[in-house]
Amino acid sequence: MDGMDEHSTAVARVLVCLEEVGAEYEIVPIDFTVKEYQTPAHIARNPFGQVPAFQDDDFVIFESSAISRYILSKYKSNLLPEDDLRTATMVNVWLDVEYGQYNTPISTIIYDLVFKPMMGTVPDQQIVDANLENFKKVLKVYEARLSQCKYLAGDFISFADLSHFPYTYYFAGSQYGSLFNSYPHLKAWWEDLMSRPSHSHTEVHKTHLEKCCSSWKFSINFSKVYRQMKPNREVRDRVKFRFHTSIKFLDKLSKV
Ligand SMILES: N[C@@H](CCC(=O)N[C@@H](CS)C(=O)NCC(=O)O)C(=O)O
Repeated sequence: MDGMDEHSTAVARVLVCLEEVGAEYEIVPIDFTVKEYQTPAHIARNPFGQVPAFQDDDFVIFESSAISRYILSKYKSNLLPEDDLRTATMVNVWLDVEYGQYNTPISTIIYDLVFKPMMGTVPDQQIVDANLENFKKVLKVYEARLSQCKYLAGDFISFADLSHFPYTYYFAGSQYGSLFNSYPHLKAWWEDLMSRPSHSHTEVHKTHLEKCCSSWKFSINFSKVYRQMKPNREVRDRVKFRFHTSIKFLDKLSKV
């Protein structure tokens, strides 16, 4: 995974939430090229040696979904409604659906289609095909749900929708993206999500990275990354830069 963190779906999930609430944040670089994620300092932040890790004053956490919910709760964002138990539970239902049903096939497809070539290995078409079949079964359920209400948890947008952004972004930009045409409500939902400013800001991370770190040389744009995917060696050579994945709140937010 060296050099892969700039494409991190887990980091993107958190960044979407930071952008949604308008938080000020500092992006701290974790240098994958020297395996900084395996150093004791980073293991102390994330015991699995993964990104992202997140710090709010002396509170340090990991796991992108938990980090995202922490941010949304702290800002009392409507994206994570907490006042009404049933509404809150519907958000949890669809977050669990994403984690347990949606992510398994889509993450396997994206791993094969996107990440394997970056690591110099060849995608396994059989794996992709098998997971596409599973993914279609999941999409059928989503289509039915989204024909009943505009968003997954109901007629209001929530973190349950936004959490789908990172993998879906990759998928929609892949050669299989046209699959969404067969699911009109799902397609409309995705286009609606994509039109949110947090996504264009986050596409992915560009604005803040450029602002926060003058050494940042790469604009992260998932579709661009995808289009630029070329024969393995060339891609491997390109993937050699640092990324900013340990996210730390600035003082202002700590006082919220
Ligand atoms: N469940 C974790 C997954 C984190 C994760 O898989 N991070 C990847 C990048 S997307 C990573 O750090 N990989 C490096 C490794 O596992 O060595 C989360 O959502 O935060």
